[in-house]
Amino acid sequence: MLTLYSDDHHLHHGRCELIDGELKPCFEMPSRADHVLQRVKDQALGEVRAPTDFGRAPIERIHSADYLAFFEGAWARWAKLGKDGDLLPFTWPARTLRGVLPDSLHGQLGYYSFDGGAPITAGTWRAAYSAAQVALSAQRAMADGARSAFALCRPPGHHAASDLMGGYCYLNNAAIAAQAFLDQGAARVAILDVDYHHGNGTQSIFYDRADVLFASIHGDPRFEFPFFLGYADETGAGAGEGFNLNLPLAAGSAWDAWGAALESACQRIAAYAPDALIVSLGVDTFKEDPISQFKLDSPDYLRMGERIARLGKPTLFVMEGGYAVAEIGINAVNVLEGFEG
Ligand code: SP5
Ligand code: ZN
Repeated sequence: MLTLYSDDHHLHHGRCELIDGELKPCFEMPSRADHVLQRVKDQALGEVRAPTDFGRAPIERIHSADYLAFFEGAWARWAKLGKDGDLLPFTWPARTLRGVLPDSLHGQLGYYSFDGGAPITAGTWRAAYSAAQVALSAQRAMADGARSAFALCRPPGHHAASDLMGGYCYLNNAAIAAQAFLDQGAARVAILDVDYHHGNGTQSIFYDRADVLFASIHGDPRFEFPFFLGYADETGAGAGEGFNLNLPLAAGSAWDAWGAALESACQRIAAYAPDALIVSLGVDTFKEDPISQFKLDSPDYLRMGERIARLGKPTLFVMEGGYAVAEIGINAVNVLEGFEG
């Protein structure tokens, strides 16, 4: 399988996040992608290729122009104020407040984010832009005939909505690739999100559309981040009614429950008959993941890949979460090896 990868992800290295009442080093760190790349090479998965730059237009198909302008320019505004620490939001337009766009940098940061988990550093825009190009380049390789491809994106993307960052995500790499398939002639694209966390950004982007089916298996938002989306009764709206499938699972879920949910998701995807499948590939479902509560073991990821392969669709894997850094490469590449059979 072809892997797309850019070293630019090293330009994004947030300092800390608030977790369990403490400021801890960011779990979403550069060594994550380094370990996955190393495993791709160790297992001789196939060619590793640098991305082509397709510019901003395909990103603007998903993200609003004002959000992109804010994100690209935020660090320079921060630096101009004489600051060099991570730029992090601390006030959001929650209930009883107004969704106005203030003038101040921090006011705007709150407007364009939904949590404090997406620090902007000097290199964050460049890293996220390159990750989007990695996804677009993998999509292009498939448009050119590849049956599958692996977009080794970092930072991840599935929590990012049209004009919101959060949950370690800035640009929604999977959504950008899905829209590229559609813009090049696909009639229907399915996104299967196997990250431990609900892909609230991806769901929101396609919620009222029938040309993208979103199916997600994740920790039940009643107990898990992102808490405010990802419930089973969210089935789509308007023309998109019936094209959103959430399969929330209890804390402690292992392969028996997870594999059964995957079977349901795959049956829905097969019935949808998509022209292409995108897998939002998070491996934070692993039993040793430091911030998650599922119990998948490394061999389970082989089975995951095998079941996805049985759909028989052109399949683009897009890297999302996974924070057990020592095992992230084994688990992510196991999915790809299971897929290849
Ligand atoms: C892409 C992705 O996987 N983003 C995940 C963002 C999760 N941020 C919130 C983490 C909260 C973890 N709380 C569990 C405490 C463990 N002791
Ligand atoms: Zn996750």
